[in-house]
This record gives sequence, C-alpha cells and structure tokens, in this order.
Amino acid sequence: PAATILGYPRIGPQRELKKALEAYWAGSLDEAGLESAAAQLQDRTVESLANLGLDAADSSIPADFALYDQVLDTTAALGALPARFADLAAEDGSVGTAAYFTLARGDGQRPPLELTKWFDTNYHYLVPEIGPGTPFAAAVHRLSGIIRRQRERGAVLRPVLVGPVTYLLLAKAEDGAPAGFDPLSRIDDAVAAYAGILAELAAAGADWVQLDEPGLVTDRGGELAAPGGLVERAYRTLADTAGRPALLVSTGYGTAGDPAQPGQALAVLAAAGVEAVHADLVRGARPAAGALQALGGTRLVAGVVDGRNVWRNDLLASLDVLEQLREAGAAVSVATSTSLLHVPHDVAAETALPGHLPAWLAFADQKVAETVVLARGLAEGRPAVAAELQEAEAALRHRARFDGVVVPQVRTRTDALTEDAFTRGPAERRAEVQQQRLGLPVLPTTTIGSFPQTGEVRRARAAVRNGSISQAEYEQFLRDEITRVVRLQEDLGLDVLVHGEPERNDMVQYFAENFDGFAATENGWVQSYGSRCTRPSILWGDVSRPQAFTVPWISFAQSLTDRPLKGMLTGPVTILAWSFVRDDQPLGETANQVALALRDEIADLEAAGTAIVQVDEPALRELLPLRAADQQAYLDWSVRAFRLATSGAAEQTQIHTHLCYSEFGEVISAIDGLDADVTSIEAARSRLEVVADLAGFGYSRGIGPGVYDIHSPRVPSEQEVAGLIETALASIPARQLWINPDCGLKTRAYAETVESLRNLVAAARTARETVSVEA
Ligand code: THG
Ligand code: ZN
Repeated sequence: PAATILGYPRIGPQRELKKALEAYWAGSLDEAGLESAAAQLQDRTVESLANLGLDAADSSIPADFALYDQVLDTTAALGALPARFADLAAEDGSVGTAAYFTLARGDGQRPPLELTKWFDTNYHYLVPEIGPGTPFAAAVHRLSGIIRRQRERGAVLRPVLVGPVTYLLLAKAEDGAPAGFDPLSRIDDAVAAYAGILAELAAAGADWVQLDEPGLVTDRGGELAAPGGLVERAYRTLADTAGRPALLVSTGYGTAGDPAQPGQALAVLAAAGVEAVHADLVRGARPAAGALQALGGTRLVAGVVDGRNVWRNDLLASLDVLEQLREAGAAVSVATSTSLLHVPHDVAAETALPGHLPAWLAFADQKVAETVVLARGLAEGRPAVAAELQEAEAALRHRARFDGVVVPQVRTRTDALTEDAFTRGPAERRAEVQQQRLGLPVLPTTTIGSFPQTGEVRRARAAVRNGSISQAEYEQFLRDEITRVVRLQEDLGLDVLVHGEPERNDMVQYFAENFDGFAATENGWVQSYGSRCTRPSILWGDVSRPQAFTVPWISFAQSLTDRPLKGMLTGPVTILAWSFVRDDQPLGETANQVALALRDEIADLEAAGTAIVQVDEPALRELLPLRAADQQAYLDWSVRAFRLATSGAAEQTQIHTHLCYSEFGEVISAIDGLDADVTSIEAARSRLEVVADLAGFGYSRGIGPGVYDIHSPRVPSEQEVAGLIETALASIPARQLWINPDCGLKTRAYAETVESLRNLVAAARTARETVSVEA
C-alpha cells in the first residue's frame, strides 16, 4: 500500500460503540444486537476510509475493530487465558463475546485483567497474565470473520494484532508463577500460535497482516531487537510460515531498537524476512542511510503523520523526509506515526471551536487525507499536490503568527523567572507554622476531593447546557450540593473537608475552560479504556488565567464550616498530559505557563483565607519517557513546573498533592522533589508498599496512603482500615501519617461512600488513642 494508517478510532463518530457496549452490559441489547452495531460501524468505517482515499482493495485499510481493547483481542486470538478464566474457552480454544467481556470486567467471583497505561499515552490496555502453563493456540475466529465479511463486501482489509514480542513484554507473570518467571520465556510457544493465526487469516482472505511491535521502542524491547536477538529469531520463524500473508511490523511511539543506531531494528526485521516495516518518524529518529540500504526489498512504511496529536501536518517538511528516504534507496509508503486511536474522529464535527482553530487542526479523518496526499505527492511529484501543499503552508503560517500563540505579557513573566520562584522555606518550619494555624489532631482524616457525581448532578449540568435551567438556578443547585457535602463530612467527623467538585465534569477540562490559550471540543472523544472516553482540550496558545474561578466555590464551602477546607487544583503536568498540547515549543515551557496560571489561582485562594491547597498530579508518572536516558530531563521540568505553581504560597499555607499510580519506584525522588507538605497516593491495591518505599527514601513530610480502594463498591470494615493504618505506622512516624481513601469517590454511590468513610474515621480515632498513649 502506498498510503495507510496503523489504526483508527474504534468508538465511532457518535460514540456508537460505547453506547452499544454499555447497552449490552446493562442487558438492554443482546449479543446479536451488539454484533450488528459493531458490524455497522465497521462497514461505515471502511466506506469512509475508502472515500478519504485509502485503497480498500489492496490492504491499505487496517482491520482494527477491537470491541474493548486490542491487547485483549490478541489474548483472545491466542487463547491465552489465565488459569482463573480457563473455563471460558470454547471447545476449540476460542473466546466468545460473553467470555471476552468477563476477561475485561470480571464477574462476581473473579477480578478482571488489570488495566494499565499503553506506553506513554492516556489509553489503557488489559494486561495479559502469562505463566509457564498458559495455553497458546490460534483462535482468531472473530478477526477471521471480519476479514471474510469485508471480502464479501469487496474490501481486502489488513488485520492488526499486537506482535508476539510486545505482547509478552506487556504481560505480567500470572499469580502463582515461579518467582522470577518471565513471560518472554514463552516466546516460542507464542510464535507457534501466531504462525497458526497467520495461516487462519490467510485462509480468511487477508493478503497482509499488521503486527504491532511498539515494545521495541522501550529499553528492554530495544535490546531484544539487536542483530541475532530474540526479535530476529521470532520473526524468522513467522516469516518461514508456509502460506502466510505478507507481514507489516509497526514500531510506533519512538525509535525501535538501539537509539544510537536508528533503523538497525528495522533492518533486523527485514533480514528476518518481513515484507514491510513501519517507523515512527514523529517521535522516533530517522533511520540511518546504512540501515535504509539494509532493508533490501522490504518496504519502509514511514510514519510522518502524527497519530497522537491534533495539529495539521507540515506537508512540505514531510515530503522532504519521504523523498530523502526514497533517495537513500528505500521503497517508501506513507503512514501515521501510531494508530489514530489517540485522536478524535473529525474536525468537521466541531461547530463551536474558535474561528482560527479548525484550519490548524487534523483529527483522524484529516490525517487520513494528509497521508493520502503525501503518498500522491511522493509518487507523482509535488505539482500533483500543489494546492494541498499550499493550503497546509498557509495554515501553518497563520498559526505561527496568530495573536495569542505568543502573548508578550506571558513571555515577559516566564522570561523573568528566577530560582526563588521555584523554592519555598524549609519544610520543618512550614510544618510548624501550619500546625499552629490548623491545629489538626494526629492522624488527620480527609478525602481526595470529589464526592459522588450523582445522576442529579449530571442532569443539572446537562440542563444548564441545553438552557432548560438558568445559570443562576444551576449555581444555586451547586451551592445546595456543596452544602450537603460539607454537612455530611462534618457529620462523619472528617478533619479536613472538601467541597466535592460538583461544578467540574473533568478535572482537566474544567481548568482548560477557565484558562486562556485552551479550546474545548464538543465531540472530540478519545477512548481511554473500554467504553470510557475523555474529551481532551486543545492547548493552542500561551496560557494565562484571566480571573479567579475556583475561589467562589471554595470560599462558599469554607463559609459553611469551621474546619479547614481544601482548595482543589489540577497540577501543570496533568493538565498537559490530558490535553492536546502545542507542538511548537518545548513542553517544559508550556508547563511553566500553566504553572503560573495556577500560581495566580493559589494566591487568590490564599487571599480569600484558604489555609490548605491541594494541587493534584495524578498523571506525573504517565508522561515519563519510555527510555531511561530521557527520564531525568522530564522529571526535572515536570517537578519544576509543580514547584513554580506552588512556591508562591505562604509558609503557613499547607500544600497537598495527590498522585495516582501504585508503581512509582522510578519517580520516588521526583515525589520528594515536589516539596509538597502532604502527599496522598494510591496505595490500597499495593497493600501500602509505597509507604515503606517512601520511608526508605527518607521522605519526611506528610503522607496519606489511600487506605481503601475506591475502585470497588466493597465497603472496608473498621478493622480492615485499622489494619492498614497499623501497617503504615510500622514504616513511618504517626506525625507524618494522614488517613484518607484512594481517589475516585466521584464514581461511587453515596451509600457505600458514607459507610466506608464512617469506618475510616472510626479506625483513625481508635488508632489516635493508641498513638497518643505511646507518644
Ligand atoms: N480525566 C482525563 N483523563 C484521564 C482521567 C480523567 N485519564 C486517565 C484516567 N482519568 C482515565 N479514566 C477515565 C475514567 C472515567 C472516564 C474516562 C476516563 C469516563 N468518561 C465518561 C464516559 O466515557 O462516559 C465521560 C466523562 C465526561 O463527560 O467528560 O467515565 O479523569 N482527562
Ligand atoms: Zn488517584
């Protein structure tokens, strides 16, 4: 194929798949109804991609139609069920629809597969669990069926699966596997199953198969791609499979193999006998000349169109790259850098963007068109696409010079920053003056910030949006809701209160809506996991904060109670991680602008009397670069941005932060570097190991390990919470410990929330007595 994409948004332009899935799970749509909704969406997708210029007859259109997750699809295609789900396999090893969703969502008895982040993105996949005895067999029925059906409709699609090396790199050892068991030790068994899958797909009518190997852009996977290594061995076996389709191996999200030898891993794959290799030329390095020559007859699928961000492509620059690759001797096709999974469907579906923006943007459909234009320009010469090149250039020029992209007042401020803007006074002195002000008991109790977003809250938000209630009525509703939440917390006996955040839909979108430099989309949904989507905002210009916006809600809430109430903000790194960010300056520069906007809000909260401000950074770990060599530079700018946001606070203002992930060994010194007075972390699922880790590191400020897991409706008993408090106290002194649940009360119901918090407060009070007796 001359032009192709690695993958396309699966959720549907109107979130059709989300709606069908949720109806199926709710029991209001049967399996046939779900299958028919999915098939309809597939047909429309194929049709639309063909209309946009991808060749439906020559495998240019990927069959990328996972109902929930592409890694789960690969698990199903391999029949690689963990032992606890073994009974779900049909006689022939295949995994039916109901079984598929049991793996994704669990059932009464069995927890689902674990969800975790897909590389350094905001997409989450279901982690394969592999042990010494995990079965591997070709069971690719669903995908074969799709290929057959589309063949009958005249389209020859290219099925997509996660490749064997990445699949095993992403897997974790199954519970009960021998200590030190490495899923990669099963590579030969997996490859044998993949060979069977290739044969089945060929029989179904696939001419090409795409195997995604982004694992090769990580340090560990990169080493495996050295000449003579595991990757070469695995792919030689696959290439030797009789009667197989042609193979395209993709390597999105960075540079495959050794970054010091760009292109070497691609040459290794070519030597193994695959017909086409894909390189990410947006995040990754351009293959060296020697590597390009070593490709021989293997086609280079050049990922020059950014699959992860929403900016219009610099077509001229991309054509330069493509032509140079061709001059160096490669047979070149044009593609996206990654699957388009990470961007919304269509700019044309946006009717309310500020007038200047649409021409600067490319969502999935626009990116497909760009890919097609580039392929035509490469094949037929620049004059053949002169109009498109000119239009792209004009848009880029307009963007570069547009008012608001560079705002002199913002630049003057960031340029004038000196080291003291990043530093607060000594932590011990802060702790002392804060305690004098707050007078908190030992083991203070609090929550992370949100309270359940009931149907009532969502309905009120929808009502004000469609005009059926006035802004004033909506605000009165919010004040009533905040009043209820504050009273509830007083009744429960919590020590530090929150206002519950009923005015916020998404913790990032809310800030984007109140800052200059951002635009919100109406329909720009992107799959986060399963049927869940987010609508990232677009950060297009210099960021500033025109006026205080959290202050009215926080002041109102504080006016209702004598207990301290936390001001709640989202930190600069998380705001960037969950938005589409400008690509015309270093992220660290943008982060400092967001930090200054937050710093202004903190100053206003302080002026209104707020004694505690929490600045959440749940995504701090998410943007961590995949390569160890790049991580320190990231941690430096991200930690500095947080400090810039918070260091304007007076010593007697207590700064809290919240971080979300449980494995955070890599960033432990960064957590210390944030210099927050109190850090709450997700901990319940890791049995508080993080507390011991932090204590081992010498962390001396406040810490609030989540003492119960909010992600399950189960109510923890008082004894259970007491046990966790005791565990935490075994590693850190009582004066450092805060008692709080994990984050996410927003998604829970009131009944279980109230009962859980009651047990939490009771356990903290009992523990307090023991602690004071000992003290
Ligand atoms: N906000 C943003 N990004 C995120 C999270 C977030 N990324 C990581 C993590 N949290 C992802 N988790 C979720 C959890 C729930 C939902 C989405 C991502 C969710 N979405 C609603 C849906 O799909 O129905 C839509 C919510 C809305 O109306 O905005 O429930 O918290 N930015
Ligand atoms: Zn969290």
